[in-house]
Amino acid sequence: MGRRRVSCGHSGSPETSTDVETRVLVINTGGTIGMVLHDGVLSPEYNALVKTLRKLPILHDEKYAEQTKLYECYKPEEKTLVLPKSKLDKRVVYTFLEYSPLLDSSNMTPNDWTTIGKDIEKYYEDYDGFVVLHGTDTMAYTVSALSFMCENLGKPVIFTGSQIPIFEMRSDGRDNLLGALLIAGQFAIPEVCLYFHHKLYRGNRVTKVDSGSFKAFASPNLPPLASSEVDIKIDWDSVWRPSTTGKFTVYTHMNHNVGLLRLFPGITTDTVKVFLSASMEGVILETYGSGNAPDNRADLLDEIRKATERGLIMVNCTQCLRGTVTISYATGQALSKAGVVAGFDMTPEAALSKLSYVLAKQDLSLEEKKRNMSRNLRGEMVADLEGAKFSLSDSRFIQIIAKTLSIGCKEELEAIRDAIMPILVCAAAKNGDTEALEAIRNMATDLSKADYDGRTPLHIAACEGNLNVVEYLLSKGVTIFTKDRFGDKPLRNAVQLRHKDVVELLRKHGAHLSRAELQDTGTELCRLAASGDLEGLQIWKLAGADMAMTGYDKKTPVEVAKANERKEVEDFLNAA
Ligand code: ASN
Repeated sequence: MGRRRVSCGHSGSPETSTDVETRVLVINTGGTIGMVLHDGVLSPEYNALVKTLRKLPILHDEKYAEQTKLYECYKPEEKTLVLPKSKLDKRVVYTFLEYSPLLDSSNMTPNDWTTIGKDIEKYYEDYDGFVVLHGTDTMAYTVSALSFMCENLGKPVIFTGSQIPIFEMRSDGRDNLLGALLIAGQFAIPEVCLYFHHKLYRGNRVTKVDSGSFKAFASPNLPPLASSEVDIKIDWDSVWRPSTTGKFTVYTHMNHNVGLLRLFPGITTDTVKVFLSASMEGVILETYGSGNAPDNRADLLDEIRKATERGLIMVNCTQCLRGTVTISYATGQALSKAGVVAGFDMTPEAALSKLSYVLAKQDLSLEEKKRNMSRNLRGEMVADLEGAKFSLSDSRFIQIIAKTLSIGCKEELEAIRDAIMPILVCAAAKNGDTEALEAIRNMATDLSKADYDGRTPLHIAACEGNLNVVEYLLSKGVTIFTKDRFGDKPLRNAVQLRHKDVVELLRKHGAHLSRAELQDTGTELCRLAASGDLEGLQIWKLAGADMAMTGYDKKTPVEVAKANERKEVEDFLNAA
């Protein structure tokens, strides 16, 4: 997105603005942030939030909206607002999608997760990012579930809410909403996240830890992905990069026969037996310390063994807030011998929703499902078997530079790396040198890093038509939706420079042009049709353009081809 003609067609008029716009969809599901007091108790109220936000200058720039005729482009009923210009010179235009009824999150069920997922899927191509307003009580469950349900996610989905309604004098809601919007609209973080009290967390790592503090959430086993201080600082090295990419889809068939069983001293066999009933298909066993359960309770272990032999999947997660499940104690080994699989450092919320997701995958065998539970799918765990991450100071290249410049502290090393690497990575991408890219990746460098103009190695490879580099970068999970300073994504570059194979590959991996970009193509298609440029038309078709789109004079490309006697083009367009 970001291609709205901000003067709404009146080019050259004084209202024209050159600001780069990005678009965010805000899905309001309910929660305290939009609640109003009714008879002394808080409950959500439909439409109240947007009305209030319009009057808050930090969350809506009415002057800009009027000057650029925002309401003509986005009808009022669409509930569209615009933030003041950000420090990065961007305008985040955001549109509300409000659910009815709005819910206190304690009333939410997996069906509500599906509704959110389906809406993200429906509007995926229209927006640069998504913000989900949600009550804090069960937000950790929903955000975890969505992290698994969203397959091949390439854009930010950021959950937030508040502890005090946004309408009140002292509210954390305004800051939380603003931070979430700025991140969703400006940074291509391809993850389902949670933003709260100045921190951005990976969604499947959080848990609610405080009902009375603005710092309601913690991510005990993973530091925040970003923090909002004087500037918004993103820790790009921590951003999750999947090793596979494909078209974005939302998997909604969650298995509901799952549960959490918390061990406690003296738990009876009957309790365990009833819990592990025949209808149960998956259970997260919340154990002590590093994954321990009594190994002197044959009765208990027997019930567990019988259940796992029947095909019930049991996953071992610790009751501790921080730390991981290991097999260093005999008491932990007893569970693994009874068929319980290790959940390492997953939160119970992540483990439960992952189990629900994995169990629903019909095409996986029981063994594969178990293996998936102990495997890192979305950055939700650090599995024991994963190798230690290559440290920055291990890199000989950086060491030599550091030595030459006589520096040694971590921050300085990082600063050098961040200054040099984007240039090296882009040069390697230009030269088609995947070996160099692999070596650079081993220096703990994020291959999605952009140069001064916001151009990533994928932009460069797409421009150069270096198919093998594009393939390599996609296999390393680089983000395909980063926009450079001119608002262009790699797919648009590949279209402009006519690299058909690159366009095809990017499309296969889920890249798309925004609906606004595609709507603008009519005149270009007619121009290509008039000049008989078959290749140009074929590339636009591959990129997703509608071949029947009319030009500025309301003629279709096929009519133009006919009028210009371009028979080959006419045949192609008729068949398209
Ligand atoms: N009960 C509220 C909810 O979860 C709590 C909140 O949002 N702070 O919807």
